Amino acid sequence: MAQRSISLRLALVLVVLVGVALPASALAATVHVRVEGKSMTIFAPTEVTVSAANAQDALEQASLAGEFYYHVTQTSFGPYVDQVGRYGGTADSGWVFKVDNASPPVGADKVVLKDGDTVLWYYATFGATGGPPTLVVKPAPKGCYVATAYDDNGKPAPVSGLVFHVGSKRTIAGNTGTAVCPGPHPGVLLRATATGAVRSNAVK
Ligand code: B12
Repeated sequence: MAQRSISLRLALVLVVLVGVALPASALAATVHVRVEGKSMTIFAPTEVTVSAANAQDALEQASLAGEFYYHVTQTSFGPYVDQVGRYGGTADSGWVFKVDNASPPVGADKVVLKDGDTVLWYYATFGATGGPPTLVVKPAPKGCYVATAYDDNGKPAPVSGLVFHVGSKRTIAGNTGTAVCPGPHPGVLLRATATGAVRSNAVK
């Protein structure tokens, strides 16, 4: 009888342990990640797919896949990413992140991801008007492309000096929201830059 009750207790402990261990992996979502540095892309211009539970984990998974350095420090607000790649922050600049083009108002470890989310980590300098807009390029019908700039709230923002780069040799001036049609460009990626904005993802 005593042996049976011990086995029962052991089984209960096992159930509890499995219950505690499961959620972390069960919560992981399939997301896209890109890391934009101060002057160049650090990881995945085309936004690779990783499995991550939250925005902090997305950076960890990207770092594992891309073998780049990053560092987290503990602050009064919680874990804070104070360096990615070569550079840390200054008084008015540092590492920030967006999920689906909007900047969450909490730490990266608190932002639970869902399948299909896009996580962007980027180096940003903040001024009187806030942080820089981030650019996104998407394919449009008939071999064309459209660029959109987003503010911290994930709303389309105006930018100046928008340029589409077709590979490293060809550029086309453009405007956000207006399609450009570069013609065939086999094997060459296209992306966009604009004055004071974070460079876009790259698309085929
Ligand atoms: C300056 C600042 C920044 C700068 C930091 C530059 C630097 N090198 O110091 C930059 C622009 C990089 C920044 C980034 C972010 N910030 Co900020 N930031 C501030 C601000 C205005 C002042 C912080 C400060 O100087 N404190 C004084 C020093 C003496 O204390 P400290 O504890 O040592 O300060 C450190 C932390 O504050 C840390 N830090 C800054 N922001 C954040 C955010 C989080 C979540 C964490 C954990 C730490 C952290 O950087 C400081 C230097 O090491 C506060 C608002 C405020 N009034 O506090 C917001 C504030 C702390 N930030 C906030 C947020 C949300 C972020 C981001 C998560 C935004 C994002 N979506 O990317 C990121 C952090 C991402 C990451 N890297 O992990 C929120 C935090 C809300 C919360 N309760 O979690 C605050 C309160 C602003 C707000 N009202 O929304 N931030």
